[in-house]
Amino acid sequence: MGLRFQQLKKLWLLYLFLLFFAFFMFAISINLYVSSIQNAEVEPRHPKPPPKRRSLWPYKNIVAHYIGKGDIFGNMTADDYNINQFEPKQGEGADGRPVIIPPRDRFRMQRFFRLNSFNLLASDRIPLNRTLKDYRTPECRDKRYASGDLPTTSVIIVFHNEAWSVLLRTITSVINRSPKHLLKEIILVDDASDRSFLKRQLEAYIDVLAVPTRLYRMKERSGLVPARLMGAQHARGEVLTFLDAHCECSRGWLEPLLARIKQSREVVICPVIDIISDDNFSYTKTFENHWGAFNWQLSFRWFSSDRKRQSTPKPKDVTMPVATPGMAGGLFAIDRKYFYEMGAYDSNMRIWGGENVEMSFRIWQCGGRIEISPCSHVGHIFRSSTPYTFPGGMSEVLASNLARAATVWMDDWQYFVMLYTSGLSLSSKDKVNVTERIALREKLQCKPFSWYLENIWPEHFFPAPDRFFGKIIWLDGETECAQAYSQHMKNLPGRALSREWKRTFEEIESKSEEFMSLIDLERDKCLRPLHDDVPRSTLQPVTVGDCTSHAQSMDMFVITPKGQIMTNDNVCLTYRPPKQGSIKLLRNRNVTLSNIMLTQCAVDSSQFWTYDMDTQQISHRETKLCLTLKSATNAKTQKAEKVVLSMECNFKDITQKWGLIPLPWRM
Ligand SMILES: *[C@@H]1O[C@H](CO)[C@@H](O)[C@H](O)[C@H]1NC(C)=O
Ligand SMILES: *[C@@H]1O[C@H](CO)[C@@H](O)[C@H](O)[C@H]1NC(C)=O
Ligand SMILES: *[C@@H]1O[C@H](CO)[C@@H](O)[C@H](O)[C@H]1NC(C)=O
Ligand SMILES: *[C@@H]1O[C@H](CO)[C@@H](O)[C@H](O)[C@H]1NC(C)=O
Ligand SMILES: *[C@@H]1O[C@H](CO)[C@@H](O)[C@H](O)[C@H]1NC(C)=O
Ligand SMILES: [Mn+2]
Repeated sequence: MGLRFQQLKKLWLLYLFLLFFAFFMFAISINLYVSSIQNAEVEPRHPKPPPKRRSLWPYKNIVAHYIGKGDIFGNMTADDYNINQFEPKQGEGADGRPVIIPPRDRFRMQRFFRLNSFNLLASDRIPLNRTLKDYRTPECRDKRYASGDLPTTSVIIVFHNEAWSVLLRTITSVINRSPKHLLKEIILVDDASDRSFLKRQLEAYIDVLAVPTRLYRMKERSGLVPARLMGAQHARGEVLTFLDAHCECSRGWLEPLLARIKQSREVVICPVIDIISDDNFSYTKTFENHWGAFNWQLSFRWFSSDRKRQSTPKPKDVTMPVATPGMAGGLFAIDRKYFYEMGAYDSNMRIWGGENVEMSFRIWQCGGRIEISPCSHVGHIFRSSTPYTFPGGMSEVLASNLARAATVWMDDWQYFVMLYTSGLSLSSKDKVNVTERIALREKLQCKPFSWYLENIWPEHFFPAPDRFFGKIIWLDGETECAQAYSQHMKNLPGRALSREWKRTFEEIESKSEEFMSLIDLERDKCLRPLHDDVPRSTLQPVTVGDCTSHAQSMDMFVITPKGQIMTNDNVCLTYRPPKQGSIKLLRNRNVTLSNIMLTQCAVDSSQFWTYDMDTQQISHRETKLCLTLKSATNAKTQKAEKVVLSMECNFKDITQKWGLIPLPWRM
């Protein structure tokens, strides 16, 4: 008996020890896992706030409530991918409100965030028929459409491993918020998903929907373009309406789109894209007057400056669509026959990306229009990173798609894009076969890219034959390039003309190769933003730094004949005396208060500059103040920092001398 007790005691100790050890390992693994999500790669242009670490501690809590199925390292297992945890709670997310996840589920929430790059747990709590507010303006609400007269539409939704609740909420919102007689059918195209709930379970679900819904499946992962083409091929509605699989249509979204196409079948019409938070699924209305275009690397960008509305008897009619040079690509409606007349999509574009660029240029250049209807609101989940696999590599696929678009549609500007986009080079052109698309461009007798820039996107910030493109270097009088540059400028005859940009461009152009060969990347200093990686929408102080390429190409400038100094992403050199608010902001960062900033371009006297070839000064046209380089101390780093500001001009002042070094942009 005693012996058995001894053995039991040993076993008990061993058991306790093992329990403790397991617990210890588990805590470590959680810690590892948490740091791994925090390091997860996130696309830079839309940084997501890091997960709140504090809510995970103390880890006792996690252990008590850990019910995920992942392995000990917190990795996703096959079960995690295939389980459907949709469990709607009455009223959750109603009227577009955010979902708050109870603290005990926070860990599971973070684990499952990775699956789709959005908060799956939040989505799984929201009913498929969640209510939304009416996001339309009173003018739009009052607008009456001759609903009996509108064309019918097929809504085409392509998905790849979309979450159940998100996909079905998209479909439900289409069904519940579209007039039944206008919605001919819903066409789903599965781009080779492998989640098990998207197989039989989905088929069974759509079988009984109130609107005919058909599902087609790609045999292998092909991407957005081939899948949408397959959907379009089976569509029978007069209009094709393409939606992403993670949207929610709000009240009255469809009629304005169809009405515009009824009015003119050559219009490709997009809704206003509202924001569904990837974090808590709140629905946020965006501004109606946004429009879109592309940056130097052909990434889609939103802009908000005023644009003329569709011509109308009432010029200020705020229900009228706004023309947009570019489309985001996910959500739009187009006349079905017109879609094919215009060459549908470039079917050689793979997986994702670039197809919206190609379509934007093609529609405009070949005689169509792209517009955004302020009366149609559709919510879209914006994610900061892509959860999808990219067979062939994300950057390679994107680069190849962009090379196709640029080669076919951009004429001289294709070289610019290839020279200054990472992943592309001049040889990218040889790697694509665009014979068919060039033939299409000829068949449709499309206009040149220069016409597009001048007429459709006059605000553009790309180089052009009458613009300067290159770097702005600080002429410290010492480097070879600086000396050659000042020498050349000083010896020019005709001082009276020395302040005309056109004349400056010509003079610089004549010596461009020499300047470029003399530029010393180590020693010369070029104008650039003071901080890397600040959001482009904020005010950025300006400095000089080495002349090698800046991360966002923001050390290269385009100067217009009117004197605007622009850089990538529609950012312009701006004279801006600090206001009370911004003084505070700058003091916190302890940067010398500067009255020179890089900020969004606007046709405004604060952004017009003059260059004097005689003195090599750049002056603000209105105030006659000169760009000057000054030193300041950064409190944080205690390092001397050079900041550009504008001061009284003094032609002897070496800190006010600037040179323009052109860079090649076309062949
Ligand atoms: C699980 O995660 C750990 C740590 O993040 C990693 O080292 C391991 O390779 C992963 N295992 C699998 C099967 O993915
Ligand atoms: C949503 O659907 C549920 C049944 O699935 C129903 O009880 C509820 O009333 C519906 N809500 C709305 C706002 O239509
Ligand atoms: C929900 O997310 C949005 C956007 O990400 C954010 O602005 C909002 O504050 C969040 N709401 C809550 C309650 O966390
Ligand atoms: C390019 O594609 C066309 C057909 O689309 C084909 O006829 C042609 O031979 C191809 N060219 C090259 C160089 O592969
Ligand atoms: C900023 O730096 C200056 C030194 O250049 C220092 O005197 C000042 O106290 C700093 N201000 C703040 C707010 O840190
Ligand atoms: Mn999308």
